[in-house]
Amino acid sequence: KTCSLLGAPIQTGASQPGCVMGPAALRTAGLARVLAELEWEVSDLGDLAIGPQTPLPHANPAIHDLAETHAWITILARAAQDAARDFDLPVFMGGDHAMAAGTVSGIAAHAASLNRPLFVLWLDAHPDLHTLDTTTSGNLHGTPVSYFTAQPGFDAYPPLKHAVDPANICMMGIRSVDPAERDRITATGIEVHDMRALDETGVLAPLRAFLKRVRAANGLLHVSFDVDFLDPAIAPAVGTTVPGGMTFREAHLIMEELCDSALVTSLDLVELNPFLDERGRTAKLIRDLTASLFGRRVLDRMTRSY
Ligand code: DIR
Ligand code: MN
Ligand code: MN
Ligand code: MN
Repeated sequence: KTCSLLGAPIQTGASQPGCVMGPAALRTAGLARVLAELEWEVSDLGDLAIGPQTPLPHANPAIHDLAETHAWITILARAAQDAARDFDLPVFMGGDHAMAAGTVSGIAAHAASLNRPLFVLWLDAHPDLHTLDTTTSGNLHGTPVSYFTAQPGFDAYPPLKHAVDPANICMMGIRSVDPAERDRITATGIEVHDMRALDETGVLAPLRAFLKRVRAANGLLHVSFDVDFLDPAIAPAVGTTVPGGMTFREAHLIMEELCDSALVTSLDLVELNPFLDERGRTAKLIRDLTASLFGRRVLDRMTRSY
């Protein structure tokens, strides 16, 4: 099986700098080596880059770095579509979550070319359901889900050719939602398993129900993993920590179950801010969670020291 690693050092969608170092930290943690040890054929495609941008103004004065986000979406959509065509499981290393506006729209184009529906598992403390008109922080990492589901209010982003059906999205770990985002969850009917719900059901039942739907539809499955999905106690290296997140075992269990399903066809690893890390512990945790998705078992983990 083949996988690719593609770095997207975008940080202009976040509130503070540091995500630019995310791809480098994941490489330093040995992500490629770990996946190769799991018998994947790994191709590191390097990092994408954008040139200097002319500022793009917007009616919403809170918005910053719109031109940079626009440029990243354009190159990421193309690169993600190509990677999805060329590899069994492309991995996109962020970079902040604005990246997903590009990766998911590119993967959606690939899915359309195969005539298969795209499903998205959104693992995040936040639903990232702002539009350019509703964001009050102006941090565009809060907008990708509204963009790739073709909500109105994105005239300033690249035109979206292939939208994701909100009915094909499942969110888990949600625990920080702005009022406009709450209204959009209601309007779109996106399946949201917030932390209260997961406290009651555990992670496995809703995940299995979603995977069953993906399988029945012969869908592609994109997983978008925001570091703040995890509890800050185990994953401090993210600019928007929210208490009450996923534990170490809950997160690994999700990745192990995704591996067993064999349904995952692309992955985002986003919002890692190595500037906020403690001796690389968050980067290493993201590496190990990715390893679980790629086939590492608990008993394998005990035999080696990583
Ligand atoms: C908040 C935070 N909803 C905003 N969003 C984050 O700025 O729009 N998403 N941190 O990951
Ligand atoms: Mn996010
Ligand atoms: Mn988040
Ligand atoms: Mn597109």
